This record gives sequence, structure tokens and C-alpha cells, in this order.
Amino acid sequence: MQRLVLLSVLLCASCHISLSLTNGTASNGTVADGLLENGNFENAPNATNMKGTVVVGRYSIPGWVNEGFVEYIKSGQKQGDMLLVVPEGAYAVRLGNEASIKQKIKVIKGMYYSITFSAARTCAQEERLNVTVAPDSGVLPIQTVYSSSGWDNYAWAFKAIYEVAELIIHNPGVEEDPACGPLIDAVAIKALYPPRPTNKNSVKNGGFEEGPYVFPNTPWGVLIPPNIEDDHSPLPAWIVESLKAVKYIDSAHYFVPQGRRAVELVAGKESAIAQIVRTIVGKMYRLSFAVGDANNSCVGSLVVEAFAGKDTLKVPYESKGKGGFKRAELKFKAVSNRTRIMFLSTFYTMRSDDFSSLCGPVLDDVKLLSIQTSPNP
Ligand SMILES: [Ca+2]
Ligand SMILES: [Ca+2]
Repeated sequence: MQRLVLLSVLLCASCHISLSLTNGTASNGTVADGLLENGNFENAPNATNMKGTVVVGRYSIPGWVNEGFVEYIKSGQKQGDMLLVVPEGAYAVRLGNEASIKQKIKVIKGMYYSITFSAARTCAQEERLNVTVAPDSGVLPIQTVYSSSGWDNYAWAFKAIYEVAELIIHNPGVEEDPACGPLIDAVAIKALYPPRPTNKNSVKNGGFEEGPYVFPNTPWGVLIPPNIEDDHSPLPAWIVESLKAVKYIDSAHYFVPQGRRAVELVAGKESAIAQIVRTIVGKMYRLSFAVGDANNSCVGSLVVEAFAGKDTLKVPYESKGKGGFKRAELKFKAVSNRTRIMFLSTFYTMRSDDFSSLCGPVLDDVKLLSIQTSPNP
């Protein structure tokens, strides 16, 4: 399936033929992990359904239903002095004020899914996008630009309560210039399998291996937006309760301490990740984790602050920006049957190669175990 999808994307990029109907479909007829139908918008509207760059008619973009002022943007197109670039292929869409794009997706009822898409601001005022799969809806701030390309990937998750999910990406902005509005490209989906705690670890998904779809060809990671609750997290079991996102990174593009995935705490104290774990009052616990750097030129004295209930630990890490990690542990006595585990980065850091992208320490392999306390002699 992976190869088929890749092949049709390649074919599509060169000659814009229609994607086959079976593209992106699993053997049971539901959606497969990866790009949605025409999720990278490379399959263009007919010329008769275009007025300049503006898409005319609601069913003009193959695979999608569009509403409001939607433009079909070619990479290399100019807006003012800005040259528009596109992360996937040569085309993307732009959502004007109150404009939206929608697609119906065949899903498995009861299953959790995460959506990953690329977005870029085009006017400075653009601040957020509304993502909906009824009855779930989320507002994703896109004001902070994390990558030097201007494009960031965002993740959002929903629980399928019907067999067909209608994904809506909507620009709630009201700008004076109707052509102002975010660019959207590369919309993908991934089924999530919420992990359980094991007898080796009370933290669920402690290695961050379960998470949103990561595009093989965009090297800037996936942002897990702020104010994400654990039951609808694209990073299962984890809560992002801060004002800014945390970045989900993969070993194909970054240094990762354990397995294939980890998180980078990219926005100082405004970028925190947490989980509530079950503990037994009076018992001693050891919270262990890896702190490192992602091999992304994030140079400097990084510090991760770990919290377990009221206990805290600051872990300094001298980063040369070339990848590496160390292990740390925080021992604490549980004072409640639920303990909040939280991590944040003390400082803001910028990449030394572009001085414009936020970066920070990498966190991975979070483990929590009770310690057998032997009686003191
Ligand atoms: Ca594209
Ligand atoms: Ca990992």
C-alpha cells in the first residue's frame, strides 16, 4: 500500500492524473494511514473551475469540498515580495476569511485517529485554524512559526463516533484582505492505539512511540498543539497543557534517544508535557527519563525540569547540537493516588544554523516504577 500511494503521488506530481479510488484505503475499506485522498492537493481543479487562483464551485478540488474564498496556489507564486513555497509537491490551497475545506473519511467507529497537516501563515495577522470532526473541534494557534521554512506540521486527534468522519479545516479569521489566510497542504491521517501501562512502567507511551503521522519528506517534525487533553491527544496518554506546542520528532530526521520517536520541548516554560499516573500513597517511586538534543543545531546549556507531584528535578544538558543524550532520575514519595508527572524546558533556545527556529531539549524514554524500600539498618 505504501508503495502504491507513493507511486500514485509521483505519477500525480508529474501529470496530475486522478488518484485511484482505492488510494489510501485499508483492506477493510476504511482509511489507511497516510495522506488523505488528494491530501497533498496535487490533483488540480479543472481550468474551467478556476478564476485566476480562486476555486469556483464547491466540488472543484478532487477529493475535497470547499466553502468560501479558497485559492489553489502553485509553488513559486508570488504574494507581494514573498515567494510562496509548498512542502508537498507543487500545489497547496489557501483558506480566506471563514473559508474551509472538508473531506469525508471512512473510519472504524470507536477508534482514535490523529490528523497531521502542513500550514503556513501568509499575512502576519493570521493566528489560528479550526479543525473539526463532529462532535470534536479544536482551535489550533498557528501564530508562532517554529520552522525557518514558514511551514509547520500540526497534529490534532478525534474519536470516531460514526463510520464516516467529516474532517473540516476552517479559517475563522476575519482579515481586511480576503486573500490573507493560511496555506494548507499535506493532510494525513493515522489510527492511534492508546497504550496501556505495564508492570515495567506506570507511564503510558513513555517512549512517545505512539503518535501522529510524520511525513517522510518534511524534516520539521509535527507540532502537538497546546491545551491538548489526554483522552483526545494525538500523542496518546500525554497532555500538552502549556501555551505553546511541543514538537514530535522522528529518527528519520532527528537524533532520538530511544526507539523511533521522541518530543522536543521547543518553547521554554511555555511548552510543557504532562501525564497523570496512578501511584500508591507512601510508596517510593523512581521517575527516569532521557534528556538530549535532536542533532538540529540546538546549541547551548539546555535544562529540563521534571515534576512529580511536589518534587522537582532540574537536569542540565550541554548541547553541541549534534545529537546525544543522558539519563536522569527523580526519586519521590507519592502523597496521592494520582501523581502529575510533568516536563518543561527552562530556557528558550534558537537553532544556531538559522537563528529563527525555536528549539529545545529532547525528552524520551520516560519510566516510572515503584522502588522496593529495604528497611534501614
Ligand atoms: Ca501539495
Ligand atoms: Ca522514543
